[in-house]
Order: sequence, then C-alpha cells, then structure tokens
Amino acid sequence: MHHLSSRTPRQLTRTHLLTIGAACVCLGCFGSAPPLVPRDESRAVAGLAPDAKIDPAVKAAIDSGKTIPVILLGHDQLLERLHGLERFERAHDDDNRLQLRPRVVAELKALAAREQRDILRLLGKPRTERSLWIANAMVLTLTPDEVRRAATLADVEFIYPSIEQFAEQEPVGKLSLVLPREARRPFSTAGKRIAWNVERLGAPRVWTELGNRGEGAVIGILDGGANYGHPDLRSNVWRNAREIPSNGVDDDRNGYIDDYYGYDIATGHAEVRDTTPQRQHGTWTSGIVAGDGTNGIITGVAPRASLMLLIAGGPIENGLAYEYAIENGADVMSMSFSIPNLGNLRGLWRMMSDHAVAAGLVLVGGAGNFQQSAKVPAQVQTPKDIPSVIAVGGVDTASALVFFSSLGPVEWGSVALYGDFAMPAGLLKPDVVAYPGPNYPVLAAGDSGYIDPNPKIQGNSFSGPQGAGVAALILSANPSLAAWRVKRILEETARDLETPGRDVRTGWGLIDAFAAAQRARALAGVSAGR
Ligand SMILES: [Ca+2]
Ligand SMILES: [Ca+2]
Repeated sequence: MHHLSSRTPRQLTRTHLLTIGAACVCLGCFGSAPPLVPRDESRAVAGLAPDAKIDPAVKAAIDSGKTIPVILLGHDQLLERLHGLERFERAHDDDNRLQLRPRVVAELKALAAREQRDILRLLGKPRTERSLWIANAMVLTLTPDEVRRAATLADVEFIYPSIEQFAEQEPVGKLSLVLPREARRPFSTAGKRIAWNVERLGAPRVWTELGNRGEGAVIGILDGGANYGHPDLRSNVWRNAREIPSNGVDDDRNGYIDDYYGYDIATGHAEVRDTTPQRQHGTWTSGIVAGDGTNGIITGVAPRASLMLLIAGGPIENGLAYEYAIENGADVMSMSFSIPNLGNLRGLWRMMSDHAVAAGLVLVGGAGNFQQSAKVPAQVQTPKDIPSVIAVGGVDTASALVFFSSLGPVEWGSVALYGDFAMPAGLLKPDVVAYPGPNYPVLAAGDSGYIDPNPKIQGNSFSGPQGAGVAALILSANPSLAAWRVKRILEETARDLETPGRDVRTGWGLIDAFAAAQRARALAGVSAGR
C-alpha cells in the first residue's frame, strides 16, 4: 500500500485522511428585529470553580513553575454550548444565510472585543498573541500566578494549553504564479471522460438536467496548498478582489499580505501553490471538488465552483481559517485532515464550528481511515467528531464499507464544558459516505495531467471533498439555505445502506448529488427540469 506522508505542523500530529491502503448574553437588536439568539434564562449557568477552569495540562505546567502560553476562553459566547446551535437553528431555519452571516459576524466580534479587552485590563496585559472571534478566545503567555488569577475572573470560562507555535511576524507575500486574467471557458462535458466516482454520485445529472455545476459557490480547501496552475483548476481558483498579488502590501488591510488565492496561516505566507510530488494532497482534494476536465477528465463534483486555498495547523489557526473563509465569502469548508488526542481543546473547536455554521459556513471532511488503527470512539477525530461538522466515510463500488473507513460513534462525555454524548451511545458518526477510491483518476500536482490509472491512492480524504462538492451544488441551487440545512439535505437525500436507518458504519448512507441538488432547488421554489 502506498503511504502518504502526513503534514505535521510542529508538535501537532495532523493526519491527512489518505492512508493508502453558558449563559446567553444579551445581544444587541437590529432595529425592531428579534434578537439574534433567543434568551433562555432558565438555562443560565454559573461558571466553573477557579480550579476546575484550568486544563490538566496547564495545571501540570504551572505546578512545576512554568510560564506558558495558554488559550483563555471568554465567558460570553454567541451560542450556549450544549444546545445553543439547535436553538439557533430553530429560530433561523428559514432565514437567508447570506443576510444572517453579517449579523452573526458582527455579534461574534462585538462579544469578543468587549470581553477580551476587559480580561487584558484585569490581567494587566497590553495585548494578546492571537485573538479569535469565531469563538471568544485569545492566546496569552502567563506566569503560574497569572494563570491562577485568570481562573478567578468571571470573564474567563476555561484555560486551555496553547499547543501551536505561531508564524513569525515577518510574513512573506510573494506568489510563485499569478494567473493571467482570462474569461472562464464555458463548461462542457463534450468529448470529456468523467471520473466514475463523480458519475456514480449523480453529479453529471445535476450539471445537465438542472444546469447547475456549482456556479457561485466558494469552497475553502483547508489543506496543504494546491497546484492552482493545473489547467483543470486554474479557471476555478478564487481570487481576493481587494488584494493586489505579490506587491508586498496588505492592500485590503485584513492582516494578511498578498492573500490573493487564500493564505497559509500556519507559516504566514501568501503562497498556497504546491507542485511537489510528495505533497499532492491539496491538489487531489481541490480536483475532486472542482476539477473541470480542461485536459480531458472531469474529476470534480462541482466543476464551476470556486476554490479558496487555506493552510492551518492547530485549533487557533483553524479558527483563523474559519474567520478568513467567512469574511471572504466562502460557503463551504472542505477539511481532509484529522487531529487526534486534542483533549479538552476539542471543545474549543466545537464551539468555533458551531459559530461558523451559524455564520453560514458548511463544514465537511472525510471521516478518517482509522478502522484498523484506532479504537471506537476515537476513530473519527477532530474536527469530524463535532456534531455540526459533516463526516464523510467511504464505500466501494458495491456500496460496501471499505476496510479502513473510520467507525463511530464518538464521545464528548470526557470533554470539559461539554460532557454530552457519553458512551456507550455517544454521537453517531460518520454522517454520510462517498467513494474513497482507489481506481478513479485524480489530478497530478506536478504537471498538467492526471494520475490515471490510480490503483493505489485511496482514503476518506477523497470522500470529504465529494461531500463538499455536493454541498456546493446544493448552495448553487439555493444560495440562501442555512448551513445546517445543507447538512440535513445531504443526510436526508442519501441512499440508506446496511442496517436500515442511520448506523455507525455508513451514517445516513451514500451521498446522492442529484437528489440533494433537486431538494435544494425545490426548497427555493423552483421546479426541477425547468
Ligand atoms: Ca490582505
Ligand atoms: Ca498585496
């Protein structure tokens, strides 16, 4: 079996999914509109006792006298932890996602700014090292006494260890390739071969019968970069219209110099192009979302969707990537990686994900390839272990689960601030399944062609982007749909496999692109076949 090297940003183990083989806060109102988050006073809960707010890893460090970087989670969050997103969904199920987004973002930013300013003042710190609004959280390096003091503050909900080494402050903006501006060629299947996974998911019927190739949808590819110069990708790479590439200037003043096709948040580089044979992962996943077949084979589910290329390492950087995607108009985030053993930090990631979904970003990724190398409930790993993130497992051409596809359920009983979905029942995962391969062509990163035949490369890193591509088709059919409704449509239109109903092997079943796009279109009040 061919083995891919994992990308390992510093001390984090981050595996690509190809093995080959609280209390509600009072929120401002918008005119006479109802509040964004319905208050439920009965659910208001007191914070933890100071000692219980400190993660065991932080406690061990300060007990030995160490000054360490920590993540302070603020008390004020947009959504209540346990059922906040569910309540938000009920309140906003029919709201227009694109109109809801700026309201959610404004509230998230206002909450974070206010409370983080207070915490800094109370701790006597001039500034944070990193600050998030997608969850109200910030990174500070604190002495043991400062950690103990932070834990006594009502504004501090929890203190996590900070496990990332952040990029240096001298970012590099130079891009190795700036594509010429050229008119997008009309998409056509004429004379093209279509990869069988794309065909079997029903995507070509969406293109031809519904006239929907993913136009208008922007997919964040949170991966290791991609060869966006590949002929099958170059028409579909997203551009930041407010940024002039390679001029060394942060033209749009978003803190990222020359972020034109996306950004490498992990290293502070604008360059997101990778053509090296050892690192083709992001080119493969990009191609499965939107490879348009210019050079002969259509590998993409949504061949007229746009791709925003992002690179991140640990939880804080991934939170920054969520923020970037939301602020720059992405509709979907494709996440073909897994991070195991994050402990309580899984809770931070879940909070960020719930807020991102509320802000209209569909989160999706492969379920993992750990059926034989990890025990349940640790086979589906972060971030796909999060309820609001769509985990895509894998089946073969006979619709039988593949030997490596991670099994559910997952558990949250051990995670601080959560404690729900305890074993043995846990949380059902995966959510749906697609085709992890091998034996269908994928883009070659090093040249303009394909890996074809591809008898070896397989994994749920390929299943996740199929889910992301279908999410693009859903949102292209109906851009106003809430992100959680995209997840629901994927699940409800999936073809049930194995045990009738949802199960811990294949979830709701095999993704059906045509049924999903048709459902989305019907919800938009447009009859199919028009
Ligand atoms: Ca910029
Ligand atoms: Ca620039």
